[in-house]
Amino acid sequence: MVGMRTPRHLPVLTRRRLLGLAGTAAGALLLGRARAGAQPAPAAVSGALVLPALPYAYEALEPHIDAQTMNLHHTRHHGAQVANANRILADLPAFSRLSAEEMLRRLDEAPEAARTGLRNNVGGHANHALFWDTMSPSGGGEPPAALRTALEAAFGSVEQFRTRLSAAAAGVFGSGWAFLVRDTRGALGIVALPNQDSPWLVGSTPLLGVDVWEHAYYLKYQNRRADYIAAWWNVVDWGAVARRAGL
Ligand code: MN3
Repeated sequence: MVGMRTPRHLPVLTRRRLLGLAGTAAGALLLGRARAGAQPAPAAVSGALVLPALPYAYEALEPHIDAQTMNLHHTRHHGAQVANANRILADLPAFSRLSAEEMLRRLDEAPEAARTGLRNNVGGHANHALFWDTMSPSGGGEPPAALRTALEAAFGSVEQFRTRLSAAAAGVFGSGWAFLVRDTRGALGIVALPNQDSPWLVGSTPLLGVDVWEHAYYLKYQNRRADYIAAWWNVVDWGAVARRAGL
């Protein structure tokens, strides 16, 4: 399996897209058949959104993120968001045909009564899909040259970027995320968002995100969120971030 790469900048999965990919090599990877150690998609496809299989085993990010946390986080937390979103989307056939990103960007086109549920659950789906996709057992280290140059231009240095994203994540009050984004003007920036709010809600493209809900770290790190954030940098897949940034 050395040299095999999971496709990294595919849009967040919808059933329509997954079915479209099913006969392709990318589809085989997404369905978890072609990579040793990949976690199978836990549930049958039964709605507009699909819980993606992880491209690595639950224990693969040890010791930085423990296997039990990864398993519960993927199957229970992300899985519940996919199921909740699909229950809402079952009554919205036209909206269901959008990609998850488009659902978030065009949330004001959904019925008012559905928006909070979609914001939380489609947002959670998009955030977690990004999270899984930008971590790797072979992550950490330094970004590739083009991304390094872009981060230096935006933040002064890669180290300053790391410091600022870590501070944004540490400073989230309660549950939320900190993201590296490309904003609507094309500039790189850092945003901290509460709950499962997604940068897509305001048209920004998330490139990297760290989940600082307690479920992401409490089993291993208890209240030591800063230790979890420091450990998370060791599994950041810079190549995936660079591809999402188009660099
Ligand atoms: Mn989470």
